Amino acid sequence: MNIIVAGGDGFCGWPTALYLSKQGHKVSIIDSMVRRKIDNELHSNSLTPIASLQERVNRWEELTGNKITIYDGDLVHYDFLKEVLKQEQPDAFVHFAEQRSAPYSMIDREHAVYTQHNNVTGTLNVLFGIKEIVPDCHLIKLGTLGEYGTPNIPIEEGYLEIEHKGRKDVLPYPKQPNSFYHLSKVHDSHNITFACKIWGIRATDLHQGIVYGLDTEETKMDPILTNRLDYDDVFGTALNRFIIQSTIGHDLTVYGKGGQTRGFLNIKDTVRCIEIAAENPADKGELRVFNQFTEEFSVADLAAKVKRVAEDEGFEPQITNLENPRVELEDHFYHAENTKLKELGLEPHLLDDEVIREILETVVKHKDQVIETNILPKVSWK
Ligand code: NAD
Ligand code: USQ
Repeated sequence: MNIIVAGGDGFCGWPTALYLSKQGHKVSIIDSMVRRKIDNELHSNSLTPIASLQERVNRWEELTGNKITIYDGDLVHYDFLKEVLKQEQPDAFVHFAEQRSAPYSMIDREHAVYTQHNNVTGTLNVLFGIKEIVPDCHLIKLGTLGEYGTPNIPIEEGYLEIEHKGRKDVLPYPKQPNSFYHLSKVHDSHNITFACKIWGIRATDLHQGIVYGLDTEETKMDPILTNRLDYDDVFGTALNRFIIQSTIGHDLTVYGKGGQTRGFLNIKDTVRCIEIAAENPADKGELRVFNQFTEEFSVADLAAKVKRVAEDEGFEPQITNLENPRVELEDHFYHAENTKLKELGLEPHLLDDEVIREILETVVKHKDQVIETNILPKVSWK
């Protein structure tokens, strides 16, 4: 297949581009490099040193003979996007290219507006571009599990059968997101639903949980192919943050009571899920929703797991319950369905002590890169 990976310089996009290329697909990357600019804005960095995208793809071609084309540009610029679609005529468009940090979207008005403009306009442009230029192209869009929030009933995969006043219908599952970022994903989902209905676009909306780890088989092939790894308070996510904190003698930063439960998956499963979606395209006019995660954990459970493994490795981490900078439930029911990707062939990499140890051994090599002032949370929801 001819596949475009938008956001292919990022944490999920880069390993996905390599994995799809290795499977023999023709891959091109669209990226505006805005994530690297945000590092500068926040005076932050990836824990792992990352080569430029050009160096990365050159190295990949040297190692494998596979070429990956780079389009350096912004999805918000429609003329740029149209030219790429005309040039590539993709079978699938994998869309990772959004501002993905909840805290970043909550810094102030400007950051909330930037996030929603970047994400919603970018996705609208992709929808119009597919309609006008490549109407058969399958849109594989990264949404988030957080679109659903934390309802007191099980979360279904996108849709809910409802009986109301004696009548039945299958309706989009209610959305109760917890940040302006998560809201941008809900707005995207609505726009995609509408575009599928009126124009017959085929789309898969992957409601992905929190991704942990950094390596895949491909990124490990050479230091130039190393993936980025965020640990700071704005872009770092639970688990990866806890593992890194444990190696530098920082307390593990559990926000509030720590009963916040979420769906998680290994980056190795992210890349496979995208392949599964691409190999099994949605029908024309269909918007499929897959919940893309493999296991559920509370943040307190994760901190306890990391503490235990880190102690085995000779570290002495403590767990601190910080005042929660976010507005969210800290003690709640949580269960989400995740059968559809498994039915299509996903074999999950589950989280055990060995997996935590492996990530820990990798991050410890780079712990000198940590800027300690970027660990404690500074962005408040209130
Ligand atoms: P990331 O920030 O590392 O990568 C996103 C990439 O997209 C960056 O390289 C950035 O430069 C690029 N980009 C952003 N806006 C763009 C635009 N308008 N035009 C072109 N390029 C643009 O993020 P990630 O962690 O790789 O996440 C990728 C996607 O997966 C996001 O949509 C995110 O919401 C979703 N997701 C991520 C996680 C996670 O735990 N990382 C979990 C669930 C969903
Ligand atoms: N948390 C802590 N301590 C920390 C960091 C986070 O207790 O040091 C808590 C948060 O309060 C929250 C939970 O851990 O309850 C998850 O926070 P996170 O920062 O790990 O992840 P989140 O903000 O939800 O966002 C991440 C990605 C986002 C993706 C989302 C998937 O950045 O792109 O959409 O995970 S989901 O959570 O399923 O919506």
